[in-house]
Amino acid sequence: MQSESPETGTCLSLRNPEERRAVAEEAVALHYDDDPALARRYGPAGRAKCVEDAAYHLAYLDEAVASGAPALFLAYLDWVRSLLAGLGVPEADLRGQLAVLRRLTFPRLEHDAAHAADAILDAALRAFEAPPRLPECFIDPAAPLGVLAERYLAALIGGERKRAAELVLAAVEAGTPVADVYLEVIQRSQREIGRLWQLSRISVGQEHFCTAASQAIIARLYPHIFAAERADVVGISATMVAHVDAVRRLVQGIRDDARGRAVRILVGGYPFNLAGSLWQAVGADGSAPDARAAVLAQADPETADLPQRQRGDGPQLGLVLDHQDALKRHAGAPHRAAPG
Ligand code: B12
Repeated sequence: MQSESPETGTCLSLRNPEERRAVAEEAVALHYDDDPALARRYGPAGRAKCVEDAAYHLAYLDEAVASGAPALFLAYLDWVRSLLAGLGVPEADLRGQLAVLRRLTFPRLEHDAAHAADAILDAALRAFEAPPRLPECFIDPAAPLGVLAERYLAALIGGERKRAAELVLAAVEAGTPVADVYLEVIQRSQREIGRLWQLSRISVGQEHFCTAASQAIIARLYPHIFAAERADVVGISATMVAHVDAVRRLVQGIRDDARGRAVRILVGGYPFNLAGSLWQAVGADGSAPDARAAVLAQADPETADLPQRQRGDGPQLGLVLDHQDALKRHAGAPHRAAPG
């Protein structure tokens, strides 16, 4: 049963983007009143970005509370600290904004959510005492296919799309398994591109160019990939914490459809690796630490290395949905106005 907030008599729901937005506006107004230097530092356009950021913090906070996984918010905090540092935003401003959000949300959320959110924000504010944890480089020339990954990434960042395609296609034609090229070269390069953007080392334009090139190159690998006619297993991958609720609704949508009832659903990707039991919270049948392990779990449930996760025993992994396209189409995932 939901209890009401003692102060207002009604409960704030962070699940609702409009309510998040209203709290974000209020938080920025309060923060600017407390510290008049903010208006001079950021100007009107900067103020609008502060509101967007605050709404974004609330979306991640909501997901961490709803999933009972504070790690989701604390990992986000590391990310947002490094991103804003690269953009020249003083850390004290982010810290101040989170403190105001804590002040505003605690009295208005339903009792359990209020305490959960407060504990998460308390841990977040204390985390500022240490530097943020930064992601390490995803490319290791000593790893299998590491040199190819290094060359592929250099070609993309240098704007040489044709060269990048040739490198990958030559490797596949020479017998390198597509799965290895996908995981060790393309996936790693995409993650490294994200890291370089996060640390302000490449521009949004470069990131978009590299991603479009990788998508086109993946499409050229399709003829090499076996396509199953019927799915016994649906694999759903999320790249961002803000997409976990979309995954939850997608799982529910599949379950609600008579054709989807017998299908086994595996979920994975970054948020599921941050919080080990999150797959249960979204109603899936299991999870795997990466795409290869998910396929192995289906092919050979006895030998697949899936510690602490449920092993699958269906015969065929049929479909993988990823990042924003499929999830957004299905469930309207949040989108931030600033490109990235
Ligand atoms: C390309 C990209 C985009 C593109 C997406 C295009 C598209 N068609 O999807 C665009 C430019 C639109 C975009 C937008 C944004 N992005 Co973006 N994006 C990326 C980037 C650089 C690469 C994504 C990718 O291709 N990864 C490669 C794939 C192969 O790997 P993967 O995503 O991990 O997915 C695989 C695994 O999850 C695997 N898998 C693992 N385990 C399991 C288990 C099972 C069972 C299964 C089935 C699969 C599976 O399956 C997947 C497929 O192989 C990432 C960086 C990164 N680390 O991924 C940032 C990244 C995800 N983006 C980020 C951000 C912030 C954004 C924006 C908010 C930016 C903004 N200000 O607008 C928006 C949000 C958009 C939205 N609607 O939500 C951040 C997220 C940070 C965070 N803390 O969550 C990242 C991490 C970049 C960074 N380092 O800062 N993005």
